[in-house]
Amino acid sequence: MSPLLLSAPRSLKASAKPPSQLCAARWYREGTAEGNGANVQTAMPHWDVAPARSLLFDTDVPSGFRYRDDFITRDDEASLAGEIARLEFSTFEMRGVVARRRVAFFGRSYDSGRASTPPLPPFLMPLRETVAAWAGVDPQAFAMSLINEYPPGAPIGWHRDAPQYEIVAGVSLLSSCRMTFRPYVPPQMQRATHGLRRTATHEVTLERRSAYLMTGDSRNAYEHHVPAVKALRYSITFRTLR
Ligand SMILES: O=C(O)CCC(=O)C(=O)O
Repeated sequence: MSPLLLSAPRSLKASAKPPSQLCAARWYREGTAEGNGANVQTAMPHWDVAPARSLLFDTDVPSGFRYRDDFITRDDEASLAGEIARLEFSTFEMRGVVARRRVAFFGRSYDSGRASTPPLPPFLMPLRETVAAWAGVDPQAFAMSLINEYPPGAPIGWHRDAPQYEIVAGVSLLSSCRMTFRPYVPPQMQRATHGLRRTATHEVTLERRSAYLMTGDSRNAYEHHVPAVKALRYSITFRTLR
């Protein structure tokens, strides 16, 4: 048993379950509307010791990851979802497998080999401006937008973002999801470790109407993954070019 569990307060009732990893992510969120986890320790109102959360996951997110709840209003969400419902989505192949999520690209494609894509539609411009202001970049620097449509049960597999892009920003619509991270291991190293199974080291809940920025280590030194969603979710992502 973890020494952390052993040091749990005696007043802990048997029926009171230790917080799950998801709760840990929620503490992170509540403790700091934005940040890279530095405030996590101050965001634990219910327990005076670090509880079971550290058994599998770190409570913080990889450095360079920023998250903000309620990034857009309910009205914004409804109007964006209305516009998105009118878009034409395509299927997407990831490592030769057709994904369950569908995609709509603007400005640039995801993999450079693809045909040209339509420009960003006007309805995305105000959101791009807000995201750019948060990221501290010129709105036009977000040259690419990808809208992902996740029907119930659809995940996005482990991946590190495409190399031609730098900052990745995402806004979640209609439902929440989990996002997990694990260190990136280059393919040649994976062969050397004989495909040793790698597990997630960090996890965060992305609430509907929230936004995240993936920069630095979180974007370059980690892969991320969204496990199967429970209800229809759209993510509007923006990317700057390297
Ligand atoms: O849905 C999300 O927020 C994740 C999107 C993502 O990882 C991607 O577009 O590559």
